[in-house]
Amino acid sequence: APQPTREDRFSFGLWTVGWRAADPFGDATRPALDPVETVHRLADLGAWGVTFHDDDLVPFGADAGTRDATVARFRATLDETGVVVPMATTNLFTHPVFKDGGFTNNDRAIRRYALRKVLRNVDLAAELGASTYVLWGGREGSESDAAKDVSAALDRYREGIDTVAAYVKERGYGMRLALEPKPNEPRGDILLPTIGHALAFIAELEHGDIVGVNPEVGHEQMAGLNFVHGVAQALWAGKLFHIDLNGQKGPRYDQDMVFGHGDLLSAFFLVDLLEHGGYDGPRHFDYKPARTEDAAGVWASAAANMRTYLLLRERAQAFRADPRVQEALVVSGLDELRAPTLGAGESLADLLADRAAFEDFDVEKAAERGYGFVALNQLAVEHLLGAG
Ligand code: 3MF
Ligand code: MG
Ligand code: MG
Ligand code: MG
Repeated sequence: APQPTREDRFSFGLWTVGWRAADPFGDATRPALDPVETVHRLADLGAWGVTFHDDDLVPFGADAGTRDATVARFRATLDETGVVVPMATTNLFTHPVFKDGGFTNNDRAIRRYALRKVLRNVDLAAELGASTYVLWGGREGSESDAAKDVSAALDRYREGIDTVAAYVKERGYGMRLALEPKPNEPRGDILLPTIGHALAFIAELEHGDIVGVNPEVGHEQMAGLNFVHGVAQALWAGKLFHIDLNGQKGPRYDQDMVFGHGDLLSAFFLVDLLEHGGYDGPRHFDYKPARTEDAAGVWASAAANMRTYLLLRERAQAFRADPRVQEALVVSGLDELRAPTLGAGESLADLLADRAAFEDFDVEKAAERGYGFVALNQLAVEHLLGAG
């Protein structure tokens, strides 16, 4: 079985393996993890990177001395293990002050506080070498439509993101921002609910050149959407800056299961897309070890994410290399779709004058075509099952 290596660029959030498993109905089932231990364990498992919210590393409200000492100890562990920090982010959702959001809170003073909290951690992220800064607006939203002027909130959201982006440019950090869409939970409805909403929002920014997306498998699936299609569109737009891999069983509460433990066939096509579609960023896992797991189960579940990814990568490679698949792709017209619909140098007038395209086109004959998509999909299923 494949073993993860640094070259695979697997990364984990401190909050993932460190989740103490408190849920709305039950207490925590596991003790807190020391970030230093987490980095050692992840390094031993073959992970390449670790990511964090400001408050995952330095507890909210810690004094300056504690903050400096905590960061120094963490940095020493990174140096010792060779684990890198590819991404960092801000917690604008746990403290009660953020109950109506950060950048889009109706309270202006809280919006200013949220901005300062982000900028402070952007400095730390730059210091630790992060190239991506993720912004998940978990509390940017509402439970009722009376509570939020969405248009004004989007103005404030744009102002907030543009301010962070301008700061990054001014300081010369060379960092890019990645917005993480999610439809709901913890808010009843969250602003920028899907990849598509986020891409449309980015187009309205002043500093949109350094802003992209960090889509999460489970978030799009909670909205009933096809994650592979969403990621493909983000790639097409040149905006897939980062990704959160995990598992989810359709539209229900946010499950954050191990990658592949939700929709496995979708996970197969996702890995195929990431490996062959031009994405070269981190393979970041944003999952939660199930509440039932003890310490051993936590590390086994972390390893499972990477193992599943590598197994799917092997299967996707075998699928692409199979001559039967290559033949099926041609039958299905996948190569034909890559050809422009208008010919090279063909003008609109040429198209309008082309009788073969319309007046003489045999619609009934063309409608007879079978596409062989089921056979092609079955080949994918068989490779996924190891029967290729
Ligand atoms: C919530 C999430 C978040 C984000 C994180 C990174 C707590 O569903 O996915 O994890 O990924 O805030 O920005
Ligand atoms: Mg999530
Ligand atoms: Mg999730
Ligand atoms: Mg996430």
